[in-house]
Amino acid sequence: MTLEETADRIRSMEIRGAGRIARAAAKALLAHSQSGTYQDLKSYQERMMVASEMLAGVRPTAVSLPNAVNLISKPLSLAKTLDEAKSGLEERAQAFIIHSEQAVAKIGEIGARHIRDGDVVMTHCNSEAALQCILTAHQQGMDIEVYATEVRPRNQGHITIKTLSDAGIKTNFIVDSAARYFMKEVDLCITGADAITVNGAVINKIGTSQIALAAKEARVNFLVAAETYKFAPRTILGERILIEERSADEVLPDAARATLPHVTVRNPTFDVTPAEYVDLIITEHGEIPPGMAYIIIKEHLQWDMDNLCIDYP
Ligand code: RUB
Repeated sequence: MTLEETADRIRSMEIRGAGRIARAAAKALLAHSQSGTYQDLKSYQERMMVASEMLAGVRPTAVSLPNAVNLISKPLSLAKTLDEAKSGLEERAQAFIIHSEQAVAKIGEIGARHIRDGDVVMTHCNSEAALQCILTAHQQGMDIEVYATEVRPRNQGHITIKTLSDAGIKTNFIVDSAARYFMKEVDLCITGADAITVNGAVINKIGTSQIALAAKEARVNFLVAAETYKFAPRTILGERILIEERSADEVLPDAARATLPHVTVRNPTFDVTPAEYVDLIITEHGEIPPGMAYIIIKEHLQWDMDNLCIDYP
């Protein structure tokens, strides 16, 4: 798959979910690097810089995407020779892909420790990190029941219930607006994240904050499963996470809108759940209260203040 094809598939949401987007970008950069012929360091740097910048901006909210791209493309600015830059970038791309897959598995193990036999768990959207916690607990023999939301307008809930059903997990499929209605039957909520700010706010699929609010009201724990590369380093500088607003047609077809001249459809894709609604964030390095997000950015992402990018230890 070419770089442009990957970008198109991310844009059209054929590839979606913050972790999968980041891995797809890593694979695209690796293939792009391997597919070219280069005269010198400069020509390699230029080609890969254009590719990195293009990929990093394809979807604006999932910080996993620029984090992955920055991490992988770091040798472009540091290397002294073409070989150093090319091998450095390709090694980093491969390392990121492996790290990402291992991180999801590790989060599953850690998250499963927070699920008890007989628990009823609510999840929202389709997060491989959140689902991994539920699947791991189920594989460990726990009897779990899930409430999974529909996730209008793109129906990611359909992917979630397929995964849960295939695993043999008893699942209730509910419309998004029924989350509070059913919260009294729920023991634990687990969602994923597209971005986590330095103050522990979680940006995830639209509707997540309503579920967190209902969970708090019902005194149900609200957990977020997120790899360290979902934490947003630049929020240290006060930078805000841009919330993607997608096409109106996803919510109301063009033909219907044409008959409603006074109606404007708003379609934000994500929302912000403040840290005080989040009990715990499960990362591949362990679980942290949201107030410790800074530690993840500083220690595990090794955020480099000068270069405004991240690096792994
Ligand atoms: C996906 C979404 C997911 C996070 C985390 O939104 O909000 O909860 O990306 O997913 P979209 P994961 O479908 O619009 O990309 O844990 O798989 O990274």
